Amino acid sequence: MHVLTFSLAAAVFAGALVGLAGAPLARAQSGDVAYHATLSPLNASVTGSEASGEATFTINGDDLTIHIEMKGVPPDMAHLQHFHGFAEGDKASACPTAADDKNGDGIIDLVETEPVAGTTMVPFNDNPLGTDLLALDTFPKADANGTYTYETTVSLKALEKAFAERFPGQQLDLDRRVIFVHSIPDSIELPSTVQSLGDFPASLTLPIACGKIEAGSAATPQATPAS
Ligand SMILES: [Cu+2]
Repeated sequence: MHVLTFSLAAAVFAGALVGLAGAPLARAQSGDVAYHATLSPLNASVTGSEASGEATFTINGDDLTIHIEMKGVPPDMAHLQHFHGFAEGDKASACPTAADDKNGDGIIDLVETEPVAGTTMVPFNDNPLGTDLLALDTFPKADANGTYTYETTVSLKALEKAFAERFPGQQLDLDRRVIFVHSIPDSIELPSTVQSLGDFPASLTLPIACGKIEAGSAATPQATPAS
């Protein structure tokens, strides 16, 4: 909870600065929220609920703290979550839309996300430096209300090193990546048209939320309360 308290305080502080100065912070300083993403639902017709949430990336020296809060996800189960991006070139990823449902089955599956979002890159699980991209038991588990909070802190240098080894010529470049949250109960029947990775079940990899990572902290509310 210590880190959470700190990052919340940093966000409030950054928000206060923006409010006072009337201008965005020129440059991320130590402890600021360096990047954020707002996650919106995907495939809600399958899950029956709208998965949404917020992610923040806070940098404090060499510490990168990743904080993700989700609601409306299938309850009582773990959820894969990663950032995805293009392993070659400098193309920016985007979250898929209905137009990316190329086979027209009404479901945007993982394979259909690849042309717009790229490939699975870094897991937000108990070891973001590792290569366990699909080991569900290493990922956060939603409670009975379909909510979860994930937070971990890694060495930014170590993450950059691990990333460069797996994606030669690429840098983290978080602001051209997207975050996906995946996984639905295997009790939900999916049409056979829904594709997955290799032999992994489509229920495991089905995207349920996506958010584009953007530089800076989340937008602070513009409206002032009515007096
Ligand atoms: Cu993913």
